[in-house]
Amino acid sequence: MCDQIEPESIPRVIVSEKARRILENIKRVAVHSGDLDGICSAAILLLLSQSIKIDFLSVTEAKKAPAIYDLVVDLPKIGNAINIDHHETNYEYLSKYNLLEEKDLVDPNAPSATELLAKYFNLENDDHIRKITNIANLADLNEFTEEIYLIDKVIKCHSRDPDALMKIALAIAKYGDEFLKDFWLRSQVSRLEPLLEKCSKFSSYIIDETIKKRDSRAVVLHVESGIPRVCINDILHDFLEAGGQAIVLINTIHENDIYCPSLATDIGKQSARISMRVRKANINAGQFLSLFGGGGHKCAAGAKLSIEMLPEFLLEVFKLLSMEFGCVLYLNINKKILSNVFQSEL
Ligand SMILES: [Mn+2]
Repeated sequence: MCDQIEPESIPRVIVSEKARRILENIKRVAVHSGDLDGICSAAILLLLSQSIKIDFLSVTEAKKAPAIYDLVVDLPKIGNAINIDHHETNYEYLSKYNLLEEKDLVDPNAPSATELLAKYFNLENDDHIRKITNIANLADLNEFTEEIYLIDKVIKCHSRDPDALMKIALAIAKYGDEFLKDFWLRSQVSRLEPLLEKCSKFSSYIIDETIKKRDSRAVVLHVESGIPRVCINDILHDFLEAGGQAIVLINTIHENDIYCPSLATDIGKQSARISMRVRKANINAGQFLSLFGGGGHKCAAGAKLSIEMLPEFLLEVFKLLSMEFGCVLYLNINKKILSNVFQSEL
């Protein structure tokens, strides 16, 4: 179970009369489980009310969730809940089917859902709230500070563990951008540190094989095994930082994760998780992946695909990327390949 919340240990936030009236009708909330924007949204909700029940859901879970929520943040609308979100694909979907209501706040131009949540409850001028909003903005704009990088890793590691996510949200609620003052969070960071060193070696290998040796800026990467799940985002991020223009990662990892065991049962044997990142291109990642049941933003998007769809997905993704970038490389990664490359290094 999560730690008991001690009311005096959480900073007080002044809630306007209008916000209080809305809050009275909010008993149960769903927020995005996998990233800082969702967790920062949860932190603000903890500051607003101690009695709201918060569920952490992935996008896939949200799409199948029962209509039991009063408010849904950084996720697609569920049933008749108030929806606060900034995902372009969700906005387009809601507009297309006339599902956007007066009570919703869905703005694809907002840097984060946390910022929209703060606006919704008239908290924009609160200094403590502003610090929390800023964390979410930096994370969603991919402008990671060292601290944000570390807390993002702890979130990714525990994205299937609601008690841990609640601890992280509480640390942000309490300490704002000084969240590493939280003892538990710090202990998790030091536990993950040796793993993060490994992640950077994997990234370097991929960048060497594509950008450096073959001068290609677009890659489709299929990871089958051998890479800890927490490294996945680093690979995407590091590839673009090294001058890459587009990376599509197909994740069919099934093995247990020794560092982050709660992630082990993440995907079924019959599915592949797709992550796509593009930089300043005429490609809309969110729109492209929405053709495969996924979605997200222009530059960053995701989807969950059944294995049978993979051949067709590959045809479409190679067509899309090669029209924009010319040369597109395919790189397959598994345990065997990695052990040949790194020998005893890891
Ligand atoms: Mn977000």
